[in-house]
Amino acid sequence: MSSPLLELVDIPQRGDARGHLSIAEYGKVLPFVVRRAYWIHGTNHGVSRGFHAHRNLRQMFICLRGGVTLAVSDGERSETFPMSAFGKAVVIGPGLWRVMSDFSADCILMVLADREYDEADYIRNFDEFVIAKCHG
Ligand code: T46
Repeated sequence: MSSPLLELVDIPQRGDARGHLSIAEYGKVLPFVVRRAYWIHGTNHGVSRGFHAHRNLRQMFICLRGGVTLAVSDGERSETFPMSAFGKAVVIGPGLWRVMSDFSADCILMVLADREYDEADYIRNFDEFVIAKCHG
């Protein structure tokens, strides 16, 4: 069986009388050292984001509030995962076309990345993505 495109990860949570604390630690939950974090919020109704692939970047998606649907494709197979606050986190590697949609109005989606921002790492044209996949 082929390996899944989306790796689903449980984020351990500690709770006590004061409330909750969630932990993403390298080597236990995080499969890479974080070099950059960003978060997407205030997304307008009906908007979808993404529509690109990365050449090298690995990322972990953590939904901190609300919900959003993450869809990825390797050009042949596709997978979709509805994310919700404090549900499973998702790790994706390079070479996957990604689209985020169905953002709730209150959604805060945090993304942890293993590299600094580099526009040259993006493939923003779908035809170019398909050609890159064909040539390995
Ligand atoms: C991804 C999905 C999940 C920066 O200057 N630095 C950054 O670290 C990032 C992430 C973006 N930007 C700039 C580039 C654009 O001018 O912010 C603007 C919006 O970025 P973009 O249109 O790429 O946003 P999304 O939501 O389509 O994609 C983002 C990430 O860019 C991408 O790596 O995998 O979220």
